[in-house]
Amino acid sequence: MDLSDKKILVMGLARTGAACCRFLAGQGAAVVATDMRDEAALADVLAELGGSGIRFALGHHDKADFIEADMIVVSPGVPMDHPMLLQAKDAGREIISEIELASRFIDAPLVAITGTNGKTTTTTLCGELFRANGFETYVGGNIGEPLVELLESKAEIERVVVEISSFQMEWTNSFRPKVAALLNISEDHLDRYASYQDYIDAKLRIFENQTTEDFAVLNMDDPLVWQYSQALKARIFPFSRNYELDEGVFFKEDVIIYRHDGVEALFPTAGFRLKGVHNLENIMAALAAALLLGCCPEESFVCVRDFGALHHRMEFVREIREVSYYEDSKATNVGSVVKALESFENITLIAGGKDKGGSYAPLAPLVKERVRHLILIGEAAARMGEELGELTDTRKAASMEDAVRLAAELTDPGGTVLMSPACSSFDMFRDYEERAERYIAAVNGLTA
Ligand code: UMA
Ligand code: ADP
Repeated sequence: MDLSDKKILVMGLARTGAACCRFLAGQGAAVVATDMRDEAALADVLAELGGSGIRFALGHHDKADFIEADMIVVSPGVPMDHPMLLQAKDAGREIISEIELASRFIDAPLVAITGTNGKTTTTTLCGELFRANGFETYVGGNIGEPLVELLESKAEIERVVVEISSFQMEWTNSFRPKVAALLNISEDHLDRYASYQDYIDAKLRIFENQTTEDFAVLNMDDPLVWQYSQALKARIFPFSRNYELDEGVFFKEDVIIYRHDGVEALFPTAGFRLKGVHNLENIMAALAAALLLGCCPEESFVCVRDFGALHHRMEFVREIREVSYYEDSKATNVGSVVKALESFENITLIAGGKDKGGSYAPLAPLVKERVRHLILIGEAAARMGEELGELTDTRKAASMEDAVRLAAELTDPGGTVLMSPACSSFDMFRDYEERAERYIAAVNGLTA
């Protein structure tokens, strides 16, 4: 694909847009970059991109830039129904996502991992597996490193593992992973999509260009995932905690078993550092992708065994007065909180934040059974209170610090205080990491 002298508009100038600008300018394209934020807000990016010949249209989007471009590269944070994009589409402009752009230049076998939950854990582990097996590997995508940054790498990349969000699949047309994994589907991002089905359809686009030479690694135990498997063109490679399989990965009597084309490999899980049934699913998916693309069982076993949980995912913080405090700030939807509640008993749950528009009803049975006290924070507190408040002792707190103080007062010895919000953080915090830090600081501030 020759980009020299092509007029390319980059829409959005955060991490993805800046990386696209660098790559496209390096390819000799005539790049225009546009963002709703103004020069002052984008000072860092402008300093980085200064002198690269890029024209900037900041603080607004200009229709002429969209109509005159040969191609528009859109950042994941820009909604698909943005009026400028709709007009450009009507005018016949080519619109692509950064993932689509990058993948057109990537030759190495690519593993793409999506799902409502577990993407980052699975992507990270899968990358570690390839590295442990001696492959020069790039890990990127929604995890934080735009895929296009791979193209700046000096190393000869042999394997690519990319975490894929639904947003990144919105403008793709030829993206074709050798292995695409779908971990699970539950409601998320309903503040961005008109319907749950639209969100699901965006996720399923990961399989769209695969052929019978590619693999679709699918969670057979997730009814929604399995329902869609019938329509896929790729070779289905299931994983399951419940069913023994002739082809695929499954869990039986504390052993993960991989079977493919008559070959079998066993992975006894006894000493694994990653805990929880959801992580078992993540491990099976990562192993499937790695072994299908040339990793050997021996190296892979050691790598999986020693792989620990990532920060902010059901992390133990501290025990004080016989109460354990856990932090699960990355649980930004109902599906992930279900897994957290399944992992503990006698819980004081701190939840709430920016409402994403989905239903909290799937939490009801677990709240009733396991949550002794529910402490709600943030914008979603009112709606969560309406849907769950009658099921247990429910209170509201004005800040994370108040929530932790209240939790400490209410929780009896032997109980667990769990911050697992089911919401994004942007109403009260910069991001989920800041939310986690504030919780940890408040917990560490409690006196015995
Ligand atoms: N903008 C406009 N016009 C608009 C809307 C937005 O100009 O109408 C601008 C914004 O001002 C902003 C830019 O467009 O400057 C959008 O940037 P972005 O939100 O895409 O941010 P990036 O830094 O490029 O981060 C993106 C992903 N962000 C989102 O999907 C919202 C990051 O995922 C990802 O790590 C990164 O690309 C690299 O691939 C974050 C995320 O929250 C972590 N993802 C969601 C999730 O995990 O739930 C999907
Ligand atoms: P993602 O990148 O999809 O957000 P993470 O690995 O960052 O996934 O985990 C996010 C949240 O989901 C954490 O609270 C974690 O405990 C939980 N989680 C991880 N894997 C799974 C899974 N397979 N199913 C449900 N929840 C999961």
